Amino acid sequence: MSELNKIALKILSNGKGILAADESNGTMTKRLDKVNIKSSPENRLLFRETLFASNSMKDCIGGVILFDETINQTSNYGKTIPAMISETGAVPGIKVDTGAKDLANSLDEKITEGLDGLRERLKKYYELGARFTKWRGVYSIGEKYPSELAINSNAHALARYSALVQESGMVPIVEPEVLMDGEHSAEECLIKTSEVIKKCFEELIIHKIDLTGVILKPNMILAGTKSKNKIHNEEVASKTLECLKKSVPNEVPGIAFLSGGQSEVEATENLNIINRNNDTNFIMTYSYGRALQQSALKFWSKDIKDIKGTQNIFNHRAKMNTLAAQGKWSNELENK
Ligand code: 5MM
Repeated sequence: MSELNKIALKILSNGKGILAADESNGTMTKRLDKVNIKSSPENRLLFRETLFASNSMKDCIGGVILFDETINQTSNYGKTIPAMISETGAVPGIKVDTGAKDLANSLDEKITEGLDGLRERLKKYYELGARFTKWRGVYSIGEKYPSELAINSNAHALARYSALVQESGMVPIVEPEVLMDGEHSAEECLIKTSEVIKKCFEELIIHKIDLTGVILKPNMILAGTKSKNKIHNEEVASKTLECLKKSVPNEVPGIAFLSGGQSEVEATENLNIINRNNDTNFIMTYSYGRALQQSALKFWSKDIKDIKGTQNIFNHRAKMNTLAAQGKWSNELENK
């Protein structure tokens, strides 16, 4: 077993999942504005460290993805943030892309940037305690989209990123997110997502990536938010499994889904059905941002001093998702 494979399994095994707390300051400001909290470095730290100090970290969370600001912060508990996370048994991770920019010659689409100087930045993050990383490519579905240009260029960037990350002794999360926005059907989502993921692995293989030391972070297969033909949870699970079975090489140890705008319970329920029907070798778990944090953030914003209350809400979500990652979640447990 390679060192990278060991890290990946430590993050994903036993129903554990990933807390995606890597909102850039722009995104975090939008989230905080919505609940009328000032987006200052202190407040961003306060909310995040409240989650990192929760009881569920030990049993449910295998890894936390951080943003550059957070990995450099010292918590009010007196420890650096990576040290605080490591003490719970979870692995600290870091988002290393620098964001999605307009793609030249297809300006309605995006290319994720961040390769310049990446080797040097990775060295610094490793020293700070990170052992895995994240890079997100983002694709929209439209009549002509995602274009071949967007699919190929993002796959190429994800592969170059992965090579540098593995060289520095860390596990890359490869996140090609096909967005839910739009009128497209679930069938279109299945076709496009499969195409995108297949191309990513073609490039990873060209770039000699050790696939046993990679975590894939894909979207589930859903109809677009504006589609009139929504599909049932069972079909979300079967289509998602169909997509992954035909697009992901067997050597990959695990898949950690993004929630992508699904409600908290929807994201949990879909993950649960996927795991009940999981006939693959892949571990299937969660790497949720909004679907782990939304209710906790809402509660916290009403009284930022109510640490216990906020943690109770986060603990419940983390527990529900860890049950779902083992196919053991139920509505009854959800509402207990
Ligand atoms: C946590 O949110 C991340 C957003 O990053 P930016 O601020 O750079 O846009 C995002 O990449 C996230 O990790 C994934 O999309 C998963 O989050 P959701 O909310 O979709 O589960």
